[in-house]
Amino acid sequence: MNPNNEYQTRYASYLSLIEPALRLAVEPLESPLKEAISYSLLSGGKRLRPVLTLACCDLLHGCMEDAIPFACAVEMIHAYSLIHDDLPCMDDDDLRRGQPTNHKVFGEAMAVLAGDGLQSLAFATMAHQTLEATNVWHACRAMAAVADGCGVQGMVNGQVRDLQAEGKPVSLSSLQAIHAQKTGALIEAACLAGAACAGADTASYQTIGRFGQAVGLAFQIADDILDATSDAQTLGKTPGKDARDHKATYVSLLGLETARLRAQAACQQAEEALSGFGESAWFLRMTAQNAVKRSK
Ligand code: GRG
Repeated sequence: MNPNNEYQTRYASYLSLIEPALRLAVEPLESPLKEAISYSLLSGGKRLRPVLTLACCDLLHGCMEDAIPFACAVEMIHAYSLIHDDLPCMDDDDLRRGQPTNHKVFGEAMAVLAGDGLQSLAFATMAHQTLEATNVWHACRAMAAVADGCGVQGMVNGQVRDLQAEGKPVSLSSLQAIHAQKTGALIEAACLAGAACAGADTASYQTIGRFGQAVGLAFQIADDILDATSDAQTLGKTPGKDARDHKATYVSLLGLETARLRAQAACQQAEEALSGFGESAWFLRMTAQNAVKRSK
């Protein structure tokens, strides 16, 4: 099979575990919020983060069943972050995944609550899995990784620093630190959760963490490039917003060509982190490459 087809087949096999599990998690909700939650959680998206969770667990010979709830939790947190990020008080966007943003359809109050609900649903999903886990320590370690990644020392802080930096001069090292928290921390956590579920030893756990950080950076630089170069139809969201909001990005600080080189360098770093795993890490290596090559 050609490597691209093999990649697509493996990606689809992970999606076939994630999509039904997400639907099942939302199905029993008895709340007027169910529609707003479903709208953002079940509306497509690449599912990069949960795929990383399953693929990292797979690489370390873990059991997929153990990792699925954590993969779902990471995607729930991602969905909540997008809903909140799109609000008028944050990034103020009308378009996400080619559809009106959550607050445009359900109103701002419901969008805030849908995000809140998704975050608590993520932690409930992980906690219930932990109660039933064959290895409770592995599950707690996965939950801790996700909590650290999405919280006040991770994604939320990245968002705070990103908002505070708007319109101000930002150095490249500050920008990298903001990116590492805002986007990188949840991507890293997705990888670590998969490794934790597989019972990774300390060395493998740290290796997977380094891989996740580098993929997160590559992914965010690619996002900066797409924002500057793509169109709304391809992206499914409004392009050109970074310039509109006077936000420092890799493109505004370094120019397009250097930003592309930096994205490739981060991708290479991600691939090198996995060198000890040899051929068995091919899927994760290609995922790092695709984080840079993507068109949306
Ligand atoms: C509101 C607490 C809070 C955090 C928001 C994630 C985030 C922090 C903001 C999103 C802003 C943004 C567009 C960041 C760029 C990277 C990113 C997260 C892009 C969207 O992720 P994809 O491309 O989306 O994986 P899909 O639609 O594929 O799920």
